[in-house]
Amino acid sequence: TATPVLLQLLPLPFPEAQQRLAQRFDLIELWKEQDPDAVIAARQNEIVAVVTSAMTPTSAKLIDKLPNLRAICSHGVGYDAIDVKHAQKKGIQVSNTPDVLNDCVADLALGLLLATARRLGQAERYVRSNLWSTDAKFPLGVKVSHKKIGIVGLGRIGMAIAQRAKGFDMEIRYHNRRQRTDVGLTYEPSLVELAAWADFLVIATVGGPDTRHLVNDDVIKALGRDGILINISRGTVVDETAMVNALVSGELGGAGLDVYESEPTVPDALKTLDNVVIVPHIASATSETRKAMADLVAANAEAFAKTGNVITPIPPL
Ligand code: 8YV
Repeated sequence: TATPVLLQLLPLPFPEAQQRLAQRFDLIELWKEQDPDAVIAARQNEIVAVVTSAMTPTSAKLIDKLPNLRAICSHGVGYDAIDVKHAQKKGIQVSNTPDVLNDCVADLALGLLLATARRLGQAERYVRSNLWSTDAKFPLGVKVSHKKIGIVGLGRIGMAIAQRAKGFDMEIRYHNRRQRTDVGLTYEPSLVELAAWADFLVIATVGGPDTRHLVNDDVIKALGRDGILINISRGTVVDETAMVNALVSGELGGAGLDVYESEPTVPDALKTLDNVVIVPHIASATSETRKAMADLVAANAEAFAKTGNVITPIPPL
């Protein structure tokens, strides 16, 4: 039988994983093409699979150009950049890379919390600019252990964050679309109430239209001048303008951010505030985790080629 044709929108970040794709598929490596649209048009009927990523727009428009597309394999756990509903309506399987990144994303959430509460970014700048030997005093931070943490979105990553928070003897409550019956954690049906209760609010929801600006001005004000907001989810979940205004005015105590509404653009105000820690969407960016993610993309594509089914399909939306 003919070698199946796979349209690859971006390279997998590890040569071994990329090699696995090349062994199984006739690859169209789109980033190498001078005229990507022409290449897709010329081979549109041959393409049965696409490799994409959590941050690579994969629209209904592209999906509809490929009449024989049967599987989309994405690098990353978030799928808000992929029109999954449209694909699933057409019987196209969409796989992501869940679980293999839970630890690193949860680790970064706690890392951002510690860095923001204890002003680690500001401390670095203070020492590097030789202020320590001057009269400029370094300000006090806030304690993290034994504090109250609200987790917004208690999925697999949210649970990993809760596990870490227990290690810091924190009081934990969560807000979800629905209360979970399989966890012994306190559910707060109101996000504003959760924010009012919490010292720290950690966003771990999915991205996309259903959660856009879920953390709005009311939630931000409820978290308040002593509160710290951590976002390792998607920038769209937070009303970024409201957050920046509250940080500047002091109505929000601090923020530790890995994601932003219009990446890689970051509001300039965030770059000058000392009560903010900002990093460039690196929550899963460790060599171990990115290798595991790349391998899982390759495994999904291989399984599809062999059996017709991916391994980690996104459940029907
Ligand atoms: C990266 C992520 O953006 O998994 C996700 O949803 O946002 C991150 O892991 C992803 O790895 C992009 O390839």
